[in-house]
Amino acid sequence: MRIGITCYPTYGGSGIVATELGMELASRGHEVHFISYANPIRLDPDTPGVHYHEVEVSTYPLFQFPPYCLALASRMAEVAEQYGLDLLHVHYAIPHSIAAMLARDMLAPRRRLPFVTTLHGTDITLVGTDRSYFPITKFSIEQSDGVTAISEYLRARTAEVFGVQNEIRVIRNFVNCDLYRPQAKSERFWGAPGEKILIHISNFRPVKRVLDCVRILAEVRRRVKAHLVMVGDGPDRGPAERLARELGVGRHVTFLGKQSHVERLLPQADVLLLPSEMEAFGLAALEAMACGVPPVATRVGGVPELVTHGEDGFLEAPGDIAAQAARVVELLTDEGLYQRMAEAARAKAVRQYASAQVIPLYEGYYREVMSR
Ligand code: GMT
Repeated sequence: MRIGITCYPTYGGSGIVATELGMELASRGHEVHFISYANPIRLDPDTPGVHYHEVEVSTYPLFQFPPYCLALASRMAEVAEQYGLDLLHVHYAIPHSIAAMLARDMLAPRRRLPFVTTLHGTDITLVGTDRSYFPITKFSIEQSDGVTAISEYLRARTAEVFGVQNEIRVIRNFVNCDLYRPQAKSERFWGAPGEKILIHISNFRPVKRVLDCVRILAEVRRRVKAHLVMVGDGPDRGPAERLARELGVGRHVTFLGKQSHVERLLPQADVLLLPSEMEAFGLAALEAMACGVPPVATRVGGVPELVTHGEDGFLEAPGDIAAQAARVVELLTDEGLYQRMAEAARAKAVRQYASAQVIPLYEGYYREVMSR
């Protein structure tokens, strides 16, 4: 198949899933065309079978807000025609879905170009429900030739909030278990020798509650020598750095900023912290599990579909620092429990979430949509 993929190229779960999907599809013999305003962060442009088409957004003094959606739609139609695309697959509804709809309608007199929209989370739970975007998000879902959601939670939430009638297929996120795998914890660059490593990966937006990671570390350190590694960047990085100093744990926290090879960092950690207020799926938890690193996460959104409390990780209420810290301490002080959970986490990732299981679901869904 010849597939066009559009996503946000920046550091964020939906862009990462879209990029990994494109690379997996290419490795299975499909021709993949990324259409976005920048090269997606984890995309290796040299990957055979993968092409990248930049969307140029011209500015003009009249435009206070350059119309990216229109430039994207034009580029999608152009690429689809030039390379004979069979389908567009857009990740994150706003504004990608509307751009795909315009491209489809522009080409309709000459060729068929169905599009699939994958819903990822904040496009529904935060941005999509904002009054300015609600009607257009609902319309874009209804107009899509196929819609997928990355968890059952997100499917149900979308149906409930938008009242849409079209089927939403649940295709869960996946991880490359050959790349993300347990490794000897020998290359630790952080903390003092013998200290346990907690890791957090996100875009540091308020929904992630990154300050809780610092509070959890401070609490854990009363019982266990531990160091926190913070991966990513965003609005709450500065406040988190300040809080670490205020709580007297400044030198026990390392802020690494944005990293494109988290598969090299994760296996060196002991526990992943995911204290989010909301998470439609929790990709960072899956990536950690594949590396045999148990997550201590919050019982929100789609996370309980991924993490089984007490088996392959722990789930506590968002904001409950004492409970989350106690779970971390439990894991770090009970070697038997740790080994069981680490193995169960890896086994679940391989059994249910490996690329080999999930990519064929997308391929099957594309064929279904194309044959309608
Ligand atoms: O988490 C974010 O803020 C980024 C956001 C995105 O769309 O880029 O992530 C969402 O999609 C990820 C990949 O499917 C999911 O793993 C995240 O749970 C989801 N984030 C939220 O629901 C807050």
